[in-house]
Amino acid sequence: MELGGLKTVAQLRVMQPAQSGSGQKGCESKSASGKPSCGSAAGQGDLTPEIWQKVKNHPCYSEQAHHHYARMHASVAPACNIQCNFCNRKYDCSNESRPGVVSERLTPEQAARKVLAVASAIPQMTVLGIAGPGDPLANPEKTFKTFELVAKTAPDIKLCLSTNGLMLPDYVDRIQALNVDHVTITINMIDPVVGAKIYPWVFYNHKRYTGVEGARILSERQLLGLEMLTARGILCKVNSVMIPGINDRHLVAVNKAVKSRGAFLHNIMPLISAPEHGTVFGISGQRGPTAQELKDLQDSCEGEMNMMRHCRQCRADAVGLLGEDRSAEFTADKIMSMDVVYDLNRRQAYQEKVELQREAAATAKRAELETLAGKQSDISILVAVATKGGGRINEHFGHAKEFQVYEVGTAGAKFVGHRRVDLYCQGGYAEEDSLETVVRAINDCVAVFVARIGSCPREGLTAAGIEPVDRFALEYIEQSAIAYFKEYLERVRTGEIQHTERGDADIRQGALTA
Ligand code: CLF
Ligand code: SF4
Repeated sequence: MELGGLKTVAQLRVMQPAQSGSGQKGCESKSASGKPSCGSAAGQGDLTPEIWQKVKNHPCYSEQAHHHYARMHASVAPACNIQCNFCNRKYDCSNESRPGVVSERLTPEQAARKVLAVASAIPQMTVLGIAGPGDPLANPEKTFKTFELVAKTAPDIKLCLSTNGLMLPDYVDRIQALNVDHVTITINMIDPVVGAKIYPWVFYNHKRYTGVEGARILSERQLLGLEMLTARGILCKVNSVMIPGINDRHLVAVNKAVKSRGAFLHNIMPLISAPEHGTVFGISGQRGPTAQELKDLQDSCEGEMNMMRHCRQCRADAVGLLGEDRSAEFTADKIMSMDVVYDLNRRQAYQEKVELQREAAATAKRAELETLAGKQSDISILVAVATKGGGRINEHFGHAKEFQVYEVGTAGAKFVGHRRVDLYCQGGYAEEDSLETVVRAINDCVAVFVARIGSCPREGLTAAGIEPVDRFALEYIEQSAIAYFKEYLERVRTGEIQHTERGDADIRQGALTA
């Protein structure tokens, strides 16, 4: 078969499961006991079983899942139908991708092959998202063709779409027919006057609309599309870019508006803006929010609708766990020469093991939390964690490209964000300058949990008032955070330390850019 004009060198073998009936989309994963994983303590909470099945192994829709499951993006959608002031068309869509990183454009056939290649190499890859580099619904044929091909050849992969929403009402039926269960709409405003400061124009019905008029059309279409999707039972996430001084206060009203229309999750992301991106905001010097500003806004919106705080603003051809980037292993050239073996049984067996690990982490967390029962305190602290995934403290300080941040109090430990940093250890040598950027990135944390750390960064962190902690190496994150918090409270009680509010922290811009 010829794919996109390239000769296939590889064998393409698609292995279906041994038992009939298990090739349907969605989760058939069961625990080792043979019981369905639904109802497990690994994060279902008060979700209905139907929704839990949709989110339990989607790394963006479930914070728990993002430690264990991976997603991939297929960059099949180059064109866009609006202009955002935080986007430079030379680069990827800032809604779902960091600017400054150019993606490889794929044909639907190449994308479908890439999905099989990734699914065979990364059995915990559960979701295919189409998120750019332009807008997927400004490229409907390429987008839907890709979904069609993948649904046929890799039926266990969840299909996910991210759009600016302008064309959404026109494609809701097609989205539903293709079993696209997860749709993200980027909604940065519901007031066109605010919108005019973000969107210089939109192109709709063969005409370009500018200013308030264009923003009004966009907003009406976004909210209509959201209502139509949720009425059909399609899970919707809303992404919003927080732009201080432009829409930061307004996003509370956006949150209410999307919640009332049935959105499942709201993801408020920091503006990524730097002059070198060549965007309107980058050139005008529009700043992004600080870590504290972002957290305060997310906290104020947290209510009946969950807030997503683990978004990595990933690129349109991202592959891997959120926060890691394996796209270079799966370029168009490389996938054509790979021996692709899509084995659904193997994938399911692997995912069953992942579910067991998840259960074990949840059980450990519950047990630790029980030891806090009866303790009352207004104190809560932030701790930073170096992790490679799996819910464990398993990364060396010097190798961490990001730190996950947890808030811990007597109610337990909660993931509240992540901070990108420059690598401290580069090519075997310590990069002393980067310690300063790490300190600024986690300056609001009282401690940093690591698998290992050298004496120099240990001293530097301690001098900055951040305690380096390696005694929980390889342990579960949340269990360890609660154990540490218990000790912290005790040290405060005995007067060994004094609890004070830490300062703010920087959100690093594009620090993962290769
Ligand atoms: Fe991709 Fe988006 Fe689907 Fe996730 S990303 S299309 S919902 S599979 Fe996830 Fe990446 Fe954040 Fe997007 S971390 S940018 S929210
Ligand atoms: Fe850029 Fe995405 Fe906005 Fe289109 S919707 S202008 S691709 S950020």
